[in-house]
Amino acid sequence: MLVDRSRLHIALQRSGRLSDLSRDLLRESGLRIEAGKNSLSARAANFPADLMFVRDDDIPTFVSDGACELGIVGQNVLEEFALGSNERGFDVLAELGFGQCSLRIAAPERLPYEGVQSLSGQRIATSYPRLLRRFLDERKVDAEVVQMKGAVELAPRLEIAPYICDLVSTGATLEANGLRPVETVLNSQAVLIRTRKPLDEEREAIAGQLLSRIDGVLATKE
Ligand code: PRT
Ligand code: ZN
Repeated sequence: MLVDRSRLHIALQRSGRLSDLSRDLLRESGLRIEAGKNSLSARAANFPADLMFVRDDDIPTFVSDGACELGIVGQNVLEEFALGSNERGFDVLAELGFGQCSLRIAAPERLPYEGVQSLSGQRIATSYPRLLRRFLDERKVDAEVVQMKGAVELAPRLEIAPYICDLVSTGATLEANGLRPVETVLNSQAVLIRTRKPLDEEREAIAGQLLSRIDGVLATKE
């Protein structure tokens, strides 16, 4: 059997800003994880759970499909995914208190900005087209959304778009690129999600046990 369905499967970011903190949380919850940086999966030695190390963008899909019962992912990735799917296939179980950032619209320092209407008729580059489109629609702003997979901060310099909509934590990257934040589209942090697909009794019990351990860890951090 390729996948052991008597164990719980938890999707985590393989390598990136959330990977170490996600593993730390599970370790603090008592899971012994012996996996190197290059592993694609790992078995908890002392708990019936397997960890799947994947791209963060795949986590909402895996959990919604039920391939992994649980996952840890940023709300930014999750909400962008949800806006593109007809049915919500996951529930958010807990906000985890790490990976904080904001999805913000930024304007070039040299351009005057007088509120959202300044974006009217303008181009805005982003990796979050659905969240940005919702923000603009809610404010009845007609702007052109230009989708980029990464390096969004370069768009103004390359004259792809004068405005960008990207994740910001310290703001240093914006500043280094002559940009300043002008609107907040979404505040985000890492969350624990579970599939809406029904679990059998055994795995429901394992999930419940893990969840109460995680709640215990989060309570000590409040
Ligand atoms: O390979 P994979 O697809 O898994 O990773 P990734 O490259 O898509 O994501 P990664 O590791 O960069 O980020 C994972 C998650 O961390 C994001 O989805 C957010 O939920 C969260 N997070 C928190 C951030 C930031 N802070 C952040 N600052 N993600 C990205 N950034 C980038 C931002 O895009 C910009 O380029 O950092 C830059 C800005 O940082 P400051 O500090 O200069 O403002
Ligand atoms: Zn990603």
